[in-house]
Amino acid sequence: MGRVVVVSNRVAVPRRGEPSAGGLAVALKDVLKASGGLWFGWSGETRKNPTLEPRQVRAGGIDYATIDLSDEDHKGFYAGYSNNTLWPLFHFRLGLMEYDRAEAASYRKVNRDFAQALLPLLGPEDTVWIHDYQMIPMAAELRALGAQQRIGFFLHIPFPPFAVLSALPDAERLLRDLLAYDLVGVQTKRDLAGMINCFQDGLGLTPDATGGVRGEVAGQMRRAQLSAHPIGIDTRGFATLARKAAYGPETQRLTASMGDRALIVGAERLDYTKGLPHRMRGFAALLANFPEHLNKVTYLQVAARSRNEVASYRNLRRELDSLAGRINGDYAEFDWTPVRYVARAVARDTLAGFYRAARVGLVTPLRDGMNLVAKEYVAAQDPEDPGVLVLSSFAGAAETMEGALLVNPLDAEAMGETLDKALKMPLPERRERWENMMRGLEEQTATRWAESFLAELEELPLPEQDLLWA
Ligand code: ADQ
Repeated sequence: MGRVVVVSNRVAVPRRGEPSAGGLAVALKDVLKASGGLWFGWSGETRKNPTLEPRQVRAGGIDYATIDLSDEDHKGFYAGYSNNTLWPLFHFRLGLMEYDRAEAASYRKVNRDFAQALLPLLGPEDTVWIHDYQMIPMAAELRALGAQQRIGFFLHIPFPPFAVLSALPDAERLLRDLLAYDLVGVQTKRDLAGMINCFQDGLGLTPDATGGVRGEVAGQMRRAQLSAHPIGIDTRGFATLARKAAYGPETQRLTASMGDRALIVGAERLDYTKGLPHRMRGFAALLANFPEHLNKVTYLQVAARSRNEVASYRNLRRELDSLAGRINGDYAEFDWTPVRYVARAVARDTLAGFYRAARVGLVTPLRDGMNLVAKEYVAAQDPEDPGVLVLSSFAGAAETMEGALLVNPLDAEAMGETLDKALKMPLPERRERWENMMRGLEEQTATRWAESFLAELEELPLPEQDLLWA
């Protein structure tokens, strides 16, 4: 048995004095530790003329290898093609998608550089697991350099159908790149259907009886298994964090400041896919149409700034600043601020305590691969007096979290009605819904996700020689 080698754009190298990482990093570190594994990717640093010689460190039983990007590649590969082309496209936002040939070339070059830098570190028995939309062509680049290892890919964001994906001038090439993987995993059944539709309509490839597609890539005939592996969180760990944080100074200060008002909480990266303006409009509709909640409820939105180098993110910030100001201007009293808007990241345990203190968790993305905040909110609740999750039906999490109240974030009035229902929900119904969701979360943890993906990858037969052209 070889090692597991994880590749992702950013690598969570542990640094002294930094708060512990989130559930995803923890789950990946667990599988890496168990196999004596390696985590490879971008250091997060840019410099002039970086080398392809990875910087290697060992920490907590895991090897880390990172390379730097040039300023030019950071702009083209990361801010440009990854975040300004693929991110909006895969979230169905064609109006926000931009395309630039030089950025597309930079994306490919960085993937080739990553492949070249990683190859010398790989042993013949290693299993490689590549993550997310920044790295789609990496396996094709590794195969072109002769890599024979098992390589899996997991897409954390939604997989749109071909009617959407075909807006990308490189759509067919990107699909063909996926054939270089032995296993391609997505979050949900909906994403799996989107991916299958893309292979059918984009490349004319139909899955075989066991869910794989076969086609030519990098001069070889290959078969990629396609499947859904919904990601989870460290449910027990998060519940414990929230229970302890409830007594911490931040949560105590928050609850003291609330008096006997109910709290609605939202938390995410400040990203246009998360439906933040829609959420504010939904909250405003609650206040406008159900005046019994005036001065009785506060909505706290914690939104960590993200991707400030992309114009659409800066525009979103301006929109939110103005919406929060307007709602407060319209409804506030001298002793009550309806919207508390905090535009920065907060520590993980603080967030856990805030979730637990909130009667409603409001999670309203316009599209989301999974959405871990929805899961964390549920895990954080007090089993004796749990809050209610109001969740967009466009989040991957909606596929399995049946105890949530589902909303369409585009319908502000419906969101207002749903918030009213959540705030008035009697305890027995809250408990029943929460228990139902908690059962699912205890089964589908982050560790289980990583293990089941790797188990499926490792059980696949290695490509037979007669399948190879070259
Ligand atoms: P993200 O788009 O980043 O992830 P999400 O799954 O919700 O979205 O994870 C966000 C994480 O950041 C959560 O762990 C949350 O607690 C934390 N967080 C949010 N707001 C914060 C704040 N203000 N301060 C500090 N921490 C904050 C992508 C996909 C998702 C998919 C995940 C994992 O877009 O759909 O669920 O990957 O696959």
